[in-house]
Amino acid sequence: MSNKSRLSVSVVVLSLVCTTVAFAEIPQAVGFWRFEGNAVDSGTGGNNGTLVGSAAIVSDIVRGRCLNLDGEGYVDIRASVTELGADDFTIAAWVKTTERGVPILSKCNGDEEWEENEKELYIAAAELSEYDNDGTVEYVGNSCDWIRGSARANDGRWHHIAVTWNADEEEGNVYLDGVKGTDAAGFDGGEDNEDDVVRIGFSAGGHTESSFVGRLDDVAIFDVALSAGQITEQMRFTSLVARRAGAAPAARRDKVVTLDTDPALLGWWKFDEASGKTAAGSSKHGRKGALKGGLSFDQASAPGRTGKALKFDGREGYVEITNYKGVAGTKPRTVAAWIKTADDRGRIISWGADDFGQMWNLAFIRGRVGVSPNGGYLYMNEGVDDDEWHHVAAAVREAELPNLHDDVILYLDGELAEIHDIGLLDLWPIQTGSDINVTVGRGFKGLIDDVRIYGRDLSDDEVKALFKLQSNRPLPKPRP
Ligand SMILES: [Ca+2]
Ligand SMILES: [Ca+2]
Ligand SMILES: [Ca+2]
Repeated sequence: MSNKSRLSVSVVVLSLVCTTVAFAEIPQAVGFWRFEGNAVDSGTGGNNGTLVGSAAIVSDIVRGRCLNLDGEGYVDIRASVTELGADDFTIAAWVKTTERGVPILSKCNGDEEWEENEKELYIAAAELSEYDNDGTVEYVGNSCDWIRGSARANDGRWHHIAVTWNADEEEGNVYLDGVKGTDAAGFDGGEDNEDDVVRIGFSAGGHTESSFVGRLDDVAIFDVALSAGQITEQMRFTSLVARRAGAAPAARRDKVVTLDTDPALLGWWKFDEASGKTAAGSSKHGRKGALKGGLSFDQASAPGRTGKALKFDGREGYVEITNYKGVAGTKPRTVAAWIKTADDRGRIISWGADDFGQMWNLAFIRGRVGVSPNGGYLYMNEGVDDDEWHHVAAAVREAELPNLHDDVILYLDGELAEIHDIGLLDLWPIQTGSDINVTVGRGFKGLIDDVRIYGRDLSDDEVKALFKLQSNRPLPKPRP
């Protein structure tokens, strides 16, 4: 018996040592709502949420897009997601509020009555609690007792909050901005009621008085109790710099060396050839381009931004990528190219199907560079027809049904492009078809170089690295 307990103690000690020494890899969230234009679940559960009442996705100067709640709305997840009492779990979120007695997340049957084993994660108000804690983060289940944090989180600034529960060890913790600050944990792990569902910002009627008032972002649920190191990593990856890095930044950071070797680089054409009518594909997929309409490198090769470039005539000449239909449907993507032109018309990169919403064009629209799904458009303010090299890029973020207004970003010379004051007409969602091969330079007069298609939305820093010709360098790690 004493041998056995010694053994288990040493296992615990060993695992603690490993956690501290090894890189704190974050397990995948079972629910992960990033609020990038909608309430899609980027976790493994696929439980997309619904905005209810006055709940809205808004732009926030610190967080980008996030959830805004005014006490009369919430996000309905309509699913159990995972056990939030009898088994291990972690709930993490970015929270901004000046309120007290407001819920961050609840699991209940949806009425206002606070029933046995219903759960609430919330900002405490002393008069609604059995303790004097105020403005702190607490997790409670009816008849299950508390896990209570020690530091105030309602100062009107963004904070990363997390609550963890390890059922076997009966250990619960609250973290604020990655720092463990658990005031008390008497939580006893009462099992969730069978039909109870998760809602974000919804009051289960326990220790809160209304729906949440303030902003929430990157709400994540894990079916494990994250370690302190993992909480710090999770905070890092969901902080501003990592915000747009996609759904699995941890995995990506480990594997991807540079933007040139990124597995999401689906097509890359350098146009460095000096002769012939074939443009080599430099991504791992190959994907050669065929020069059409009388175009050949023999006449049209020119000094480029990197190596050589291809000179398009603005008439018949273009490049068609053989048997490659580009990124289809609603999938995220980034297209990028260097261009040099004294003209202000033509297409830079296109593919899709000849129907509304089903083309994907990076092109001149009313004399400015922008994107159009065929029906609607988004174009930048600044003209680029000054016969100088400019780097242009457009990204579509992950979204259930991406639209130009919420989910598309334009870049000019490595910076977010200012959008023309009449440059947005949002008629059709982006649902790119797969009929037409990718083409480059149709109707474009001037030089095009280093055309890239990524199957993900690059971060601002990554687009900047393309502009700075640093695509062969390791990416800077996101800072907390
Ligand atoms: Ca967000
Ligand atoms: Ca209830
Ligand atoms: Ca080149």
